[in-house]
This record gives sequence, C-alpha cells and structure tokens, in this order.
Amino acid sequence: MIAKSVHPRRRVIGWAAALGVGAVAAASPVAFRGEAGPSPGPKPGHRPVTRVYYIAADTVTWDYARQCRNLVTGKPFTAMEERLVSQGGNLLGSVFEKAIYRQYTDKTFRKLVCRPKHEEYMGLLGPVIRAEVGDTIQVVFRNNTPFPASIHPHGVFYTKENEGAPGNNGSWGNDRLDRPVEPGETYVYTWPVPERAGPGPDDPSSVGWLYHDHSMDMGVPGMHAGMVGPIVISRRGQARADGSPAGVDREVFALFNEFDEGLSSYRERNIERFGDEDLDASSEAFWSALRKPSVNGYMFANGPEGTTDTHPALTIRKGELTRWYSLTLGERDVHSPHWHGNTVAVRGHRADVVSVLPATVVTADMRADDPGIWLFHCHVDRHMMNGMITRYQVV
Ligand SMILES: [Cu+2]
Repeated sequence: MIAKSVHPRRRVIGWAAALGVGAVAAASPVAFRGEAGPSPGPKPGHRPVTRVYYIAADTVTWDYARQCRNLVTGKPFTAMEERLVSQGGNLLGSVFEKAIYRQYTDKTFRKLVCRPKHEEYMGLLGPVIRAEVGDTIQVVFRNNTPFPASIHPHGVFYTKENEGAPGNNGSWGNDRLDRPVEPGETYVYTWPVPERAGPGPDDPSSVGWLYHDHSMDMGVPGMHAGMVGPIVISRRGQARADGSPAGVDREVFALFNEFDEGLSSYRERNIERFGDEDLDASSEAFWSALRKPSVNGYMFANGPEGTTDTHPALTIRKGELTRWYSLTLGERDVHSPHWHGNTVAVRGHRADVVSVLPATVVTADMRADDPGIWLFHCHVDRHMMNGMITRYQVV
C-alpha cells in the first residue's frame, strides 16, 4: 500500500516509487460507449494502469538558430533576421539559458530518457505524457532550476494539491496545498484520466492537451523560460500498451510559440551572460529582439544537429496516417500553422491551415500524398517573417 510521507500534503518520492510503471489502478472507470464517429467500443480486457513519468525541470543552454543561417532560403540571415539572432551591441543573440522539462528513467533523476533521432525535431518541448481513458498519470517532478516551478496539466482530473497552480483558496503558509515546488525539491502529481479527459464524440482516437509551469498566480516567467509539454489521451480501448493511439502511424508535435526572453525567469542571467558591457536595456530594439517566434524553439527552419538545407528536422511517410498536434502557450498572439503540399482533417473538416489560440492544442490528421520538402509555418506575417517557420519532408 501507499505509505504516507512526513508531511501529509507533500508526498515524497517513495510514494510513487512504490507503485512503478504499469501498476494496476484501483479506480474502475466508466467505459466509452455510444459516441458517434468511426471508433469501435472499448476493447474487452482493457485494464486501467498507473503510468509513472519522472520529469525534471532542467536549466539548459538553448540555441534558437543552431545552424546559423536561414534554412528556408538556404542563405545567410538577412539584416532584418540578424536583428533576432545575432549577438553584440544591444542584441543578446540566439542562445539563452532556458528551463525545459526532461524525462528521466527513474526516481534518482540521474539518467535521461534518450529522445530517439526521429523525435529530436521536438526541440524544447517536454516529453509526451500519455494515457488511455481510465488510467491514472503520476508525474514525479524534480525541480532542478534555481526558481520555484510546477507542472499544471490541462484536461485531466486533479485535486487542488495536484493542480500545480496557486490561487486564492484561503490557504496560506506551509498549509497551502498549492505552493510551487522549490529548487531541489521533488513532488508527486497524481492525475486520474476520466472519460472527459479523453476524445469527445467528434474527436479522433486521441486528444492533445498541454502541461506547463504555473508556479505563479498569473505570471508567465516559467512559461517563457520554456516549461511546456504535450499530453495525449487515447480513447478507452483504442490505445497501444504505451498509451499512444492505435492505428495512427506517426504523431507529430509542433509548438508555435513566441518565447519572450524579456519575460523569462532567466532574463537577468541571460543579460549577464550574453549581453555586452555597454548594453542599453532602455532601448526598444533590445526588448523587441528578445521575442523569439519559433516552432519547437527553433527559428527560420533551424533544428537539432544534422538539420541541413536539404534535410529538414522532421520526415513523415507518404500514405501513412500522421497525427499532428499543433499547440501554443498563453501569450498575446494567435497562430495559424499552415502546411504546404498536403492537407489535414480536423474533426471531419478539411484544412491546410488551423487556428491555434493561446494554450490550445489542435489535433489534425494527415495522410500525406505529395512527397517533397514542404514549408510548415505560421501564417501571421510578423511571426513568419521573424522566424516561426519550419519544414517537413514527405518520403
Ligand atoms: Cu503565429
């Protein structure tokens, strides 16, 4: 059974370690039935499980433009683009300290779960947290950053102490159920996955949600620092053993987000580390260049190591069912991801552009029929021109 920790409201790491991945949950979920759409009913014999994730918020040195050139044009950056990526004078450049969520193998948080080559395009996105309706998600969260941090999930069920967000609920001091996780601390979040966290009648077999830092009431420093990741919930009876939706050949995650390094919790550290001595922080140019419109933290189709003019970070296969999850955090803008070359279906409607509002996830299915290297970019002019543009390849 589950052992209680010293502090009744702050469960320690042994709590989750005792459970282990795949532990059978006690709850008996309501079975999916009778919903419209192409989906069959629940698989007989599906047994809900508790899925445990070991996730840390880690400080990393992130480069928005690792290839140091515009891979869309195949040319060096223009003067206008240079303003956003080069360093010197009043510009900090393309490299920043950020905080991202990373997955570890166990409670010791010594060994990272290696992201396979074909998922490296995900950049600074946190690991995909997966479950099937009826399961329970547990996240053992270690805050390795120098600032308070949390994980706030969307969609799933949580009590106040598992919300990962503060709020004026009358509690205070050490009794607060909702204080953030302090630097060096570990905390266990438990999120049951009821029917309403899964796909609705018109959704495909899985639905995407966000998780992100919400350590302040309404502040955004942690989100601009980079703490964000996706949750995917598959319909009951339609998931593989790892929780991913059966029948979907490939899932792709694209975070269209303008990170504002001027609002990041690492702002002062970055000014200290990357700024010139005579930097003028009162200039408008300084602040505007700190806004980084990007896809998965990459600008101008840059990507992980190995990305080149003729080799985009992301490759999918013709004829396969590719499920795209387009997401953004809450900030001032809306985004309109546009796929060149192929179209998608969103809840039964055809499109090649989707609308992504702050803190939403749009799930779109593509069966690519047109091979080649294609643009995938936000259609809001300012975002596209300033770096929110990438490519995908269909082979
Ligand atoms: Cu945009």
